[in-house]
Amino acid sequence: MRRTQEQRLEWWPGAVCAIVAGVLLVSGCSRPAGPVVDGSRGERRAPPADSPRVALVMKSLANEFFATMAEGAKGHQASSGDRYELIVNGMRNETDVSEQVTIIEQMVARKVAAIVIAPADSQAVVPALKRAADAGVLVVNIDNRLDPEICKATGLVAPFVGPDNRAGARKAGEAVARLLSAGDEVAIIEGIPSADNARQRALGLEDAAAAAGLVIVGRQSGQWEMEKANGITAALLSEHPSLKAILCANDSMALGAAAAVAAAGKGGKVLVSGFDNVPAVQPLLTDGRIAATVDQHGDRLAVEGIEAALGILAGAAAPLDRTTPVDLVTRDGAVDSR
Ligand code: ALL
Repeated sequence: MRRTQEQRLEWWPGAVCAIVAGVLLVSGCSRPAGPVVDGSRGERRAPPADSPRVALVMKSLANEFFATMAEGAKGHQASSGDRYELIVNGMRNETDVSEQVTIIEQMVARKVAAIVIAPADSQAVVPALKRAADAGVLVVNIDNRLDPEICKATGLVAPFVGPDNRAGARKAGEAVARLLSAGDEVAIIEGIPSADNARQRALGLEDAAAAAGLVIVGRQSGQWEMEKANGITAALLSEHPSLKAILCANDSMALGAAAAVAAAGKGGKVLVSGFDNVPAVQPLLTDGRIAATVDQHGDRLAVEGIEAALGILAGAAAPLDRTTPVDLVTRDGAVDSR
């Protein structure tokens, strides 16, 4: 059994696949011959032979952001009648790029018409995606932009549907800065540096700090992960006793940072911000343990990518890159959107 988490919105008697963390682990299941049921709604129907297969390829399903994205895609497919067949894939952790490459290869082998991908790494997956494109698979890039130079060099053409990460992170940084004073010390916990959105968010946080005259005294990668950010924050708090805020590039890391702040007895004295607006941060936003986050609407992001793919498959001209919304969320609710 391969180590790939995948949910396929099909079910047939006698071919039961195990449920893992709310998703089905069904690697190796082949296309059913009999009647199928939409797993999310329970409506029985047979798929038309010509409905295209679309593979959503995400990153870590341990991250609620991607669980939300998967739900959005499932809901869209369920309400789209027989327009397309959906295969949802995710990884086990944030850093195993080779697992995402394996998923891409599996999807090509299963003859999907399109791959809608949130790349774990902006460079490393490009060759696998080019091989997919060469095999006739349409590639649509969502969430984290593929490196344009490497795409150009390899000849991969993939429209990007996703947010302006720099602008989004700047909003969170500015919300924190409004609660601080010029000269205050802050630190940045970044995502995986080989991901374009990690780099863009770090730039956005720096923009906000510079504009408010905040002093960045620490900057490290938490690899998008809660535990790493927790350890980094604990060390930062002891190295920099006057630290006033930890600006994180996603909510997983903000949750880890907030826990470290509380453990150090600095709740209320050191502010924390994140990015994603996942369900787990809601109570922390309410009680102030997290001062701000950014909603990039993961559920809609997947749907926009799938719609772009379906449009191209139906013969529409390849759409241009499309920027999706990012909304600031604070204790007082969304205070800035576009
Ligand atoms: C990014 C997303 C999220 C997420 C991160 C972790 O691509 O945009 O903010 O938390 O992946 O993999």
